[in-house]
Amino acid sequence: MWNDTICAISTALQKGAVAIVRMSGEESFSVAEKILDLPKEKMQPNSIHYCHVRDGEEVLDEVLVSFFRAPHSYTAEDMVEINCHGGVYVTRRVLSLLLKKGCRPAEPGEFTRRAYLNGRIDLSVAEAANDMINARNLLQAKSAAKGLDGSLQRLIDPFLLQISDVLAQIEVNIDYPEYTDEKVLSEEEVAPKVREWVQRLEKLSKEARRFARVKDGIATAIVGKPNVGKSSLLNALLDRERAIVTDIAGTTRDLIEETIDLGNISLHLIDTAGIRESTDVIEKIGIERSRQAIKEADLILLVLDASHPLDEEDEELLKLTEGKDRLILWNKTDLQQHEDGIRISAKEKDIQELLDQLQEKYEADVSLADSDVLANERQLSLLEKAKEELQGFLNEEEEIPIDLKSEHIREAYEDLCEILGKEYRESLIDHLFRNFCVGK
Ligand SMILES: Nc1nc2c(ncn2[C@@H]2O[C@H](COP(=O)(O)OP(=O)(O)OP(=O)(O)O)[C@@H](O)[C@H]2O)c(=O)[nH]1
Ligand SMILES: [Mg+2]
Repeated sequence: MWNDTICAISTALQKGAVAIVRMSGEESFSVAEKILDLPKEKMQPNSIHYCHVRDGEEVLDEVLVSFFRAPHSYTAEDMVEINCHGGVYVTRRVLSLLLKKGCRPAEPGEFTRRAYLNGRIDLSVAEAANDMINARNLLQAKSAAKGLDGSLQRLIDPFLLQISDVLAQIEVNIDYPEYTDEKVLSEEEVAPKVREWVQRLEKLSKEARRFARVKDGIATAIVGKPNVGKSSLLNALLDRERAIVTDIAGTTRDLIEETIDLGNISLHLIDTAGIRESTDVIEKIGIERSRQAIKEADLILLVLDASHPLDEEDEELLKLTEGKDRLILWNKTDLQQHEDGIRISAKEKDIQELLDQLQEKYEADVSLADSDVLANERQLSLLEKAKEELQGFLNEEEEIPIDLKSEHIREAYEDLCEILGKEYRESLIDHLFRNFCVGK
């Protein structure tokens, strides 16, 4: 149960101007009475008061306290928020006073969990709150802000409504065949709708994948034969000397990974060992890893040396990366001009053409942040499951009766509900009762 009263320091435990200590639960107000020099009648919901926290005779801090009455609070329970001075020592003392007066320390995420359990927010909003806390860049924060404002619901609800319409009608047909005024749904009517849902889900899932990539980091492998300047490029992108650079071919042997934010996009960079025929045991392992990195990457930065004619090894690599999403970079243009393509000089940290290309390439994906889009892997995998179920419906043999096939639609509906954390049966039954006054 969650009817005990919890408390926690809600701000980071470090020196700052203000720190917030929160309580939530039935005892919040009575605990506040015990520790504040504020008359009880002033503790009105939606009010803020200046007063002091006292432990017996001792004044711990002068504070601003906000009062919230259930259900109009973050957790939908009675809540009291104490704004202390931001010192670590004072804040801790206020917290331990609350514990002494009967509160229990909150577990991580427990305030938001209560908001969810009390039905104030759905699961996706709870997830968004967590995403907001962990946001590392603008896109992640934007997407979390969308989630907090219920964007997921806007995406999923239209599907739920349309699917449950169809399901409800199929179920009525089965359960109440004597109600002849309810028309029986035929395969010809249902299949086009399902096909349309599949297409729309497919579009959503593609957009979500593209957005997730720019938001969480594009796996970017820097690839090329030895000595073309891969590690120099990594260093130029990071603007620090992360990887060892020498003029000895085969300098980098292991994968070197770093994440950077470039404007609105985030890259997981992997500097790889130069690929060539080698007999060196260590280098061979490194080259094997490079090949694997090429397979797994979202984007390949293929580095070629503009100061030398292309050789067989370059040609090999051009072939190896042909099917992949790649940018071909002509490096060392400080030594030798190059006519076209993306021209850089990693050594001189002249990589503007590459940066421009990257921004341009992912511009459309970045702008997805301004529309509603799924935010995380959990949501996305449920969406894809739903899509497969609907596809399963379409793939069934024609002779199979629709009420059996519709099991697929029911599964899809359940998956979509789960994205929002809603109870599937409940909402379906809701809908059924709303639309059909069967047996009145
Ligand atoms: N002039 C010039 N030299 C460069 C440039 N980029 C890299 N180099 C030089 O090329 C040599 C090899 O550079 P690295 O960055 O180590 O090359 P790499 O591709 O990582 O090589 P491996 O790790 O051996 O595969 C070094 O001497 C660099 O200083 C460039 O843009 N211009
Ligand atoms: Mg290197």
